[in-house]
Amino acid sequence: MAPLKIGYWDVRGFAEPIRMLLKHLNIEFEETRYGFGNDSEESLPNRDEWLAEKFTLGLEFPNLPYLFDGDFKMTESVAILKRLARANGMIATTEPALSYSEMIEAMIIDIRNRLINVVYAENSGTPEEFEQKLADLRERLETSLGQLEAFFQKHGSQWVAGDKLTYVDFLAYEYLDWYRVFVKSTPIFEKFAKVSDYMKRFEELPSLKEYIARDEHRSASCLSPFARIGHRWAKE
Ligand SMILES: N[C@@H](CCC(=O)N[C@@H](CS)C(=O)NCC(=O)O)C(=O)O
Repeated sequence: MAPLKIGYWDVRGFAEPIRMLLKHLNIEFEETRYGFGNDSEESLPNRDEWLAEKFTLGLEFPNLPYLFDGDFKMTESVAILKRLARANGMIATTEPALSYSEMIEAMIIDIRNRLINVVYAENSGTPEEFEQKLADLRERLETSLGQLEAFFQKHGSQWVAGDKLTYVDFLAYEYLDWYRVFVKSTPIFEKFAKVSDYMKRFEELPSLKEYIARDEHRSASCLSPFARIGHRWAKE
């Protein structure tokens, strides 16, 4: 059978939970990583490489990331992750684990989108105004991490669905890590022992330990150059 194929920008972004899940499962996959034009400080990034293909791939809702699974093609990062999770036993199957994990999935996507909305805003203000927006994000992150800490405390669980690792942990790890990587939130994480242990536990998974430590993941840009921070072409 042909290997799965993932298409996305050449950054971590919304594809990284999918890449990590496939690596964890030791499933072979091919990737098309679209570039942003000339890789230099002076030149503006562009989407040409992707736009040349976007409407030719047979995708019903053309977007990135996409998955080709044989003749089957789809987009939507969380839906892709869930398809792969269902096929490989990486989803909670009993209550209340399923409901808890879906609740945390939605909460994590909200946390991610809060960040995305600030760093991709058309007009994110002066450097001082932007710093204030980041400070607000950190404050809201602290509230969310406090709630996650209490959740782990109450349920005494290793993963968000209990003792079973599920696709939601791949979302949670990646999007919380963005805050640590480029929103200078590490001191906030340090306040929450259980959340910090959770992040560490994920990084220590034998299936992923080597990948997460590798430059391919650790030093890769989290976001595209169109974001104000999170990419090596960041304007500040
Ligand atoms: N809800 C979609 C959002 C996808 C999306 O916004 N993709 C961005 C990168 S993260 C993109 O550049 N898409 C290509 C395009 O809009 O042509 C998902 O989760 O997959």
